[in-house]
Amino acid sequence: MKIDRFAVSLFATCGILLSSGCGGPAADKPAGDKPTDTPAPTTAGTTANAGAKGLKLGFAQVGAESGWRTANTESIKSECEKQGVDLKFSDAQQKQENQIKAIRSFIAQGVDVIAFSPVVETGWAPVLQEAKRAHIPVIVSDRRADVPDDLYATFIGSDFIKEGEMAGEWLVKKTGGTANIAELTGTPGSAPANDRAKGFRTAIGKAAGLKIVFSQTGEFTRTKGKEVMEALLKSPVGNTVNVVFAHNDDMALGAIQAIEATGKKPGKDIVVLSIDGIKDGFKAMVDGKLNCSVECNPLLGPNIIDAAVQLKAGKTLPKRTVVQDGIFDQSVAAKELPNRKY
Ligand code: GZL
Repeated sequence: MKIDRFAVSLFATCGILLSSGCGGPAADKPAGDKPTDTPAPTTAGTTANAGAKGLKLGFAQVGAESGWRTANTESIKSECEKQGVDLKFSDAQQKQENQIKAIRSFIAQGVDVIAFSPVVETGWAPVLQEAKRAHIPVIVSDRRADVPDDLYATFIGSDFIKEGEMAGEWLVKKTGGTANIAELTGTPGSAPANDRAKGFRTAIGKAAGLKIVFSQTGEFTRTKGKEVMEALLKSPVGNTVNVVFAHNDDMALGAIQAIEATGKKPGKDIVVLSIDGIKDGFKAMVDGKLNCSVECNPLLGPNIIDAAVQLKAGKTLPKRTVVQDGIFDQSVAAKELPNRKY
């Protein structure tokens, strides 16, 4: 059964889609929170920009916590190399203070544009005020920052609420609306953790029999996801769990290891679903251990460079550009795996 791919379709008032090679018909309006966005031409995968060569871009990355993050970093670095962008890159090891230090360093270096993926939603206004005073435009990439619109030029990323809803809607169908769910949440305070939880709860709320009996952070890492699941399976609640919903594939893959160690069969005795759509997730679906993964496209490099070139040229961009996401389960995983780019 080929499951529909959802496309986060955005009407004129809601922003634009970025091509992720998902295709698929436009779906309903996303659960995004910026109804005032205006569209701009989709530029995903554009050929090299004339203005990119020599552009000084400072990028403050979250860290290297997951397969998704690795692919995101690779997309940014390879696109900068391809287009001759002078990239200053920092890995914050998932610490906000390191990202703030990196942004201050980019300001001191006088880069043309700053881009960053906020590890958490709050605490960014002071440093973004400094970038504004230095007349350096800021691109918020991947995760949302909770700041006033005048402190950043544009947001480029996915609709995490929609991703959570897609996962929940799939689970309602898979279980017929009855299950005890263990949730492995992402980094506390991060937009993907906040929004995926919110969207998932909205979707499963339609089925009274779907209960979240356990929720704890696995910090988006495989190691922590395994640790949390090992402890859960030793507890009385653990014996009642028949679904694991992980906010990313890496935590799901850690949980799968923990489930197997007890002799239970992940994907059969316990349904496992997650978000990201990384290759290892697809391989786990082909092996029957992961049941479903909602895609979250990390290949934002071309779009970040395109936005940086336009900002350096003084152009105004839409406040929010949303990446198209798909959803895949075991019925399509083997066919789709060769097409995966990350
Ligand atoms: C989502 C991204 C999340 C991924 C995780 O856009 O911020 O962070 O889902 C990653 O794998 O660690």
